[in-house]
Amino acid sequence: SVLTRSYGERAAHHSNPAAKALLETMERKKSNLCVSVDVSKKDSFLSIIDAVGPYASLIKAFAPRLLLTHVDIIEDFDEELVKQLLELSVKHDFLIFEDRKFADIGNTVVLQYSGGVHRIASWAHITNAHPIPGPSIVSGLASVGLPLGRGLLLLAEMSTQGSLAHGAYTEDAVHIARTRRDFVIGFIAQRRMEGVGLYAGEALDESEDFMILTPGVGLEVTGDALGQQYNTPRAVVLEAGCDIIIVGRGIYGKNNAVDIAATQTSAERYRKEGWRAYEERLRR
Ligand code: 6AU
Repeated sequence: SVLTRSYGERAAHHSNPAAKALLETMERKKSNLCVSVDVSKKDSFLSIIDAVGPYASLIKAFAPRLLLTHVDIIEDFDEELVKQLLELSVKHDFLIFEDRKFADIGNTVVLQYSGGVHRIASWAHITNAHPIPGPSIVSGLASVGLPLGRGLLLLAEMSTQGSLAHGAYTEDAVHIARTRRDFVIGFIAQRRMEGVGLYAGEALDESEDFMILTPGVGLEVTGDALGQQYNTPRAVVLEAGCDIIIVGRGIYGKNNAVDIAATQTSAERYRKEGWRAYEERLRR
């Protein structure tokens, strides 16, 4: 089963370049941590990334709520930010995941992904989408991303209280992904989802190795005031069988005043916890 294969072995079987590079980086850096950097100032954004770079294999660039409103949230967004972000990604050996959560018709997402102020496809190795419009959203994004070697994650489940993404919706998300395995490299979900037909019943093809990236991870608190729910890295990786933990506020705290030393300490703590759970899983 995919659960007992190392990230490195799995990298060797992936044909999508973003998935391959991500799994290789995870193995090399001994990190299944994705740090989510939801801050609104370029300086804080870049200094958090520089601080956590040595610990994370994936940096989630600014959150969708920031991107949807465009430049007025990362107040000083510019080409220079993208340039520096890419330099940091080389310096620290991580990939960039733009959590854009596309959710529109194919024609619109093509324009949103390739153009606008942010030109996401030109710099983000990985992005994500809600499957709500059906398979056409994947085809639209693939027409832009595949030629650039990009990968897509589908949101099959969400971490929030009362989420509508469950049952048949989640099953359909998995079905859509299976029809576009060249571009869909995995899911945002809370568990491995074997029970919804991902691997159930049918022989697992080597190339059918979807990564499960899981937000809602925290060691200190169980939720926030707006419906977010947290699980521990151990519960997520070992018990639920997910591959990558996505951690935001648990690492950099709650505001733009960045405490670099504290941020590094917590990044290392989450990296260690996530990796330990993964090693334990491999031995099962
Ligand atoms: O650790 P937090 O709660 O500070 O941040 C969690 C991050 C946020 C959310 O936008 C994102 O994870 N997220 C997602 C993603 C990544 O797609 C899906 C979801 O269901 N829940 C969630 O929190 O940047």
